[in-house]
Amino acid sequence: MITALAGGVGAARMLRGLVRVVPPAEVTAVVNTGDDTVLHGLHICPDLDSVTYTLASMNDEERGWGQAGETWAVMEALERLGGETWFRLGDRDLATHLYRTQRLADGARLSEVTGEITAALGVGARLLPMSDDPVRTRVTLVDGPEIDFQEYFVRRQHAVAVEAVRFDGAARCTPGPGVLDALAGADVVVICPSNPVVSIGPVLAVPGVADCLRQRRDRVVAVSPIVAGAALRGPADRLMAELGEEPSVVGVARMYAAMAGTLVVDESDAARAEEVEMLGVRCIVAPTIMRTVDDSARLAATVLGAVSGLTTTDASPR
Ligand code: FO1
Repeated sequence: MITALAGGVGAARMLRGLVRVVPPAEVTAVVNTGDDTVLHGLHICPDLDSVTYTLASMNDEERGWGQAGETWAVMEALERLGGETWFRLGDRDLATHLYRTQRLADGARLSEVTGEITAALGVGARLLPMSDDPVRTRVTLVDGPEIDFQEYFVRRQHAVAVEAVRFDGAARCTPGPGVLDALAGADVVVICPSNPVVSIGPVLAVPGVADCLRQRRDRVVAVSPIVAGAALRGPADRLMAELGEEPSVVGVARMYAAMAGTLVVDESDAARAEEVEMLGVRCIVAPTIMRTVDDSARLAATVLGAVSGLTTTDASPR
């Protein structure tokens, strides 16, 4: 059994590789819900949806979020009415939010609804929201107010300096059903190459998660989302620097050192492997950029191979 801690796009690409090298039913992803938001009365779970759409081969590769072949008639009609359209909800994507919102209003838990959506879309892996309770990532801008994560990420295009980040509700939330068992029982725990501050940070803030990883540190393999000092997409590098951490594989190793025994870094960071190891973290150097599904499968095989005694089935194109 493999359990992954997951944010959005980077995690989705890692997971599509993992389900190529082990049977999908043996893969569980514990997914960040700190990015979740309510807009137009709809409950939106961006990271759960990015992972779901990618594993269902429905994702828009280029945009990185939402569905392929999307149309925008609802957003255009809403714009004409003067409604809020800064957070773009595609026509097909809206069906997911409508379904989720209605089921939650019926009294279903987010974990149940996620199971229903993933089953309907043919996702073989198990996706677990980190918690069924609301946890909201809040961002304090330098000399500015504290704002909701999507206000920072989408409305302000993460082009503003950040002073602090907190995960509102995390300390008192209950881990989602199955989350701690999935971590405790996994042969390997993978920390996906997601933003360590705002994607993995909220998952680690769920009571019991970080403790569980600390206890199983030798089975935990992280993949650096920072390559040659920069994030492949999004604000991970800037957020790390703004919050006092070096935006590099060494900074990532420092953030995860207590929980991950191994860090996989990109070939372009080979020169820094020794510094990573000096933090007590085993460093594996490999190609980590996942442009194609084959890239994802190769990286997945490397990650799983990092923990001895585990064999994978197939990393070849299917
Ligand atoms: N990201 C954007 O940059 N602009 C958008 O308008 C946008 C809409 C959106 C709608 C649904 C959804 O599930 C995700 C969406 N995202 C959008 C992505 C999302 O804001 C971020 O990628 C994640 O929260 C960070 O992991």
